[in-house]
Amino acid sequence: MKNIVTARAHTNIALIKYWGKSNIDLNLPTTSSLSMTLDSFYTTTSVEFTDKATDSLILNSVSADSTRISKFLDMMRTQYDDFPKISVISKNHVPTAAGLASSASSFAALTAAMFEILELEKNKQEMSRIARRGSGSASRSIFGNFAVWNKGWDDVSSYAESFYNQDIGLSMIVAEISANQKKMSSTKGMQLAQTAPTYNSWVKKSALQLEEMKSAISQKDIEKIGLIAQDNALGMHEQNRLCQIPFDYFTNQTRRIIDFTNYCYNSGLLAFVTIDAGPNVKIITDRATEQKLLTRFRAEFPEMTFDVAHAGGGYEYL
Ligand code: 2P0
Repeated sequence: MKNIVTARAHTNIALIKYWGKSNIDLNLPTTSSLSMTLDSFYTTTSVEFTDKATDSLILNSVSADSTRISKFLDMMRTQYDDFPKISVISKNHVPTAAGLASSASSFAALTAAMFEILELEKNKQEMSRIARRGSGSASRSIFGNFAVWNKGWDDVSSYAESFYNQDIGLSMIVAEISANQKKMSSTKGMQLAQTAPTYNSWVKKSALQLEEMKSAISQKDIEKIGLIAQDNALGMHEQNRLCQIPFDYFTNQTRRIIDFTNYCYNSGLLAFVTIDAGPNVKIITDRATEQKLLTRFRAEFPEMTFDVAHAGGGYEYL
């Protein structure tokens, strides 16, 4: 039996978003979602059995609050045989300013590491279901390339699966706008969004968009993928503005990037936006257009940093 295990999992960006829960404790979503796992951004996590009285976390070389991972480990202790306390050492290789959700890669890496140290069968459906309990989006980071998280109806039926395990030439340009802590957590933000009078319409539309997105990915049609993803993301943010206590993740910089992306599209380049729970923008394009867009964006926004990511990932052991 191994006493220490290290796993790596990559972050993902949803093309069809998860933005609302039907069960908060179980992280059951109101919509199914679809994402691309990114090759270059990941979390590496080591787990070790310890004699100490509590679970502990060292995050990016600093001792950190372990409440959330301890709750996750306790959930695993009830789902499987009980096990001793765990020391977790985790490092995020994610540009902190880019608004990339490290909770997805973190809980996917922690799940993978725990499955190995506990010698559980590595059934990806089961790993995804468990990762979901840590953070909803982590369910998708168990898989490389494209994954669909089927919303399901209970703890057993809600998990992600690989949808299209191929790099189809989609590029994401990640604009680093703000390193500030987001003022509204996704968990809180999505609960508020669910109070918007238009929320149920967004949920219904999302189900149609998911099917359109699946066929666009199968056809490797980047323009169709971009148009659907952009519409789905802007619709998600509209719910935040229309809910009972309205809020907005967009800043002036966000709007300037969106406008410039639209300008690039109207001048004949493949360029679309998607935006998560923060002001940062990810620009969807293809390999052939990526350098042209980078040159344009860097000239237009010299104060910003732009990174490029492609499809890849999936968990691995180190
Ligand atoms: C997504 N986001 O589908 C959506 C789009 C952000 C915007 O999943 O409460 O950190 O831990 O389940 O997974 C971020 O939410 O939320 C997220 P919890 P999570 O990627």
